[in-house]
Amino acid sequence: MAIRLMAMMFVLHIILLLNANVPSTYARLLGNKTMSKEKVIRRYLVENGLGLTPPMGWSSWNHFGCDVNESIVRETADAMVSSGLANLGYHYLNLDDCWAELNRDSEGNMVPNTATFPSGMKALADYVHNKGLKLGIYSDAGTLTCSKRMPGSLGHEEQDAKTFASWGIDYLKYDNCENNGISPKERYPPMSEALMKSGRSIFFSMCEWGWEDPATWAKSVGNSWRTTGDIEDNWNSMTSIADSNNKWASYAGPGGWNDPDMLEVGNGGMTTEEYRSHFSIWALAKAPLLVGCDIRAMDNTTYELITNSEVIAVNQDKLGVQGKKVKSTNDLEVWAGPLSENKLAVILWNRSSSNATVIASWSEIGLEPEAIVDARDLWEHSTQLFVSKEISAEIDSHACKMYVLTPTS
Ligand SMILES: *[C@@H]1O[C@H](CO)[C@@H](O)[C@H](O)[C@H]1NC(C)=O
Ligand SMILES: *[C@@H]1O[C@H](CO)[C@@H](O)[C@H](O)[C@H]1NC(C)=O
Ligand SMILES: *[C@@H]1O[C@H](CO)[C@@H](O)[C@H](O)[C@H]1NC(C)=O
Ligand SMILES: *[C@@H]1O[C@H](CO)[C@@H](O)[C@H](O)[C@H]1NC(C)=O
Ligand SMILES: CC(=O)N[C@H]1CO[C@H](CO)[C@@H](O)[C@@H]1O
Repeated sequence: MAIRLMAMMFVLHIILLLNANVPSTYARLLGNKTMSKEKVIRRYLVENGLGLTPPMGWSSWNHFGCDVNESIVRETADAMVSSGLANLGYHYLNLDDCWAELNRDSEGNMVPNTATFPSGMKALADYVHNKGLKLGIYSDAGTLTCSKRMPGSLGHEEQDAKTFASWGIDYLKYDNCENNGISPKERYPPMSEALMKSGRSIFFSMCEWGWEDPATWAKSVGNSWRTTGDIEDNWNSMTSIADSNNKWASYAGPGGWNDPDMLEVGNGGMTTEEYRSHFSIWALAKAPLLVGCDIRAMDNTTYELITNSEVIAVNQDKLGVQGKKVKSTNDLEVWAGPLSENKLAVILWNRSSSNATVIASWSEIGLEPEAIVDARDLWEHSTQLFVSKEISAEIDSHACKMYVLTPTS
């Protein structure tokens, strides 16, 4: 009886803590006069708890572009739950460009497009929240968004952040078009602060396309920052973005993540093995896992790729260290990174045009030469016991193998 009561009180305590978290964290940190504003925001971005691991969910852009509407979002929310994606951690449903009217209302507020979002954003957020999911929205650190069909938030940061909070928005992607030539370093912090003051925990996803090396400064502005231009649904775009993003690996960690853009898996422009590589590298690189296909109609192959819970576990590992490319010879690559509990994630990737044997020796991936490991193949779901010195595999062109290595002693 006493134990049950204590357990209940404990749960209650956690619930209270979670609810009280937002404004009080910010106020408490602001009250500490020994910290610079920059440091306060940096601490807040960790303590708000939103970016302890990379965000997971879905975004409308890669598949729907501007042709998105509230029925699509509701049906996608239903599919997220019925397909089991929600249970695997895909929680954000993110609107991208084109959700608003071109003109603000007489009080200067952004207005949902009356034709495509006739019920409004509050109703949509309620629907999504009732499914146990979260709703993301989109704006731009400029005068208009990239489609030029809706206003940007430059100069309206506080008002728009309050509007988003009042609707129950959980995530903001903030784009970089129509920016009047002003540096991102001046345009992004005002929205960061506006979100913190909004009274609601809102994940801040910065999208300045890697212009001013955001990895070096954005950790005190947002919970994630794009490191590159937009991804396209083809092998060349995906691999070149993976490489550009890789340069900034050492800057990522709990609270702030490099973002090489949303997933294209399931959109049809790459082969199954190319999509498997795409998903594996994004997971290892601790990238946001934002599915970009129409999940209401995804095929079985897509489903198999994006629901691999062992690969997702690498992405969501609590250590939060971005894996990186550790070897590259003639398009045969090894990517690796540490995980919690002394484990190691490794990808052998054949980027060449014919099949090949790819080898990772222990010294190349940071293991002691005498280490003995169990090697879990995350795509075959099989384990090789007592592997020594190196791991290797024959791999088809553009395919990869992904392992978690666990030292046996
Ligand atoms: C204020 O911040 C400093 C630096 O992070 C920390 O050492 C100190 O304990 C904080 N003070 C209070 C009262 O939280
Ligand atoms: C949303 O788009 C779909 C497909 O284009 C269409 O069938 C549906 O009626 C639209 N719903 C709204 C609210 O615009
Ligand atoms: C996809 O998977 C479902 C359920 O496992 C199965 O019934 C269906 O036949 C599969 N479709 C194809 C095209 O393989
Ligand atoms: C690699 O290519 C050779 C020759 O074409 C073939 O015999 C072998 O089965 C291929 N291996 C794989 C893993 O595809
Ligand atoms: C470009 C490249 O490295 N291609 C290699 C792919 O794998 C085959 C088989 O091992 C090699 O012969 C190619 O040189």
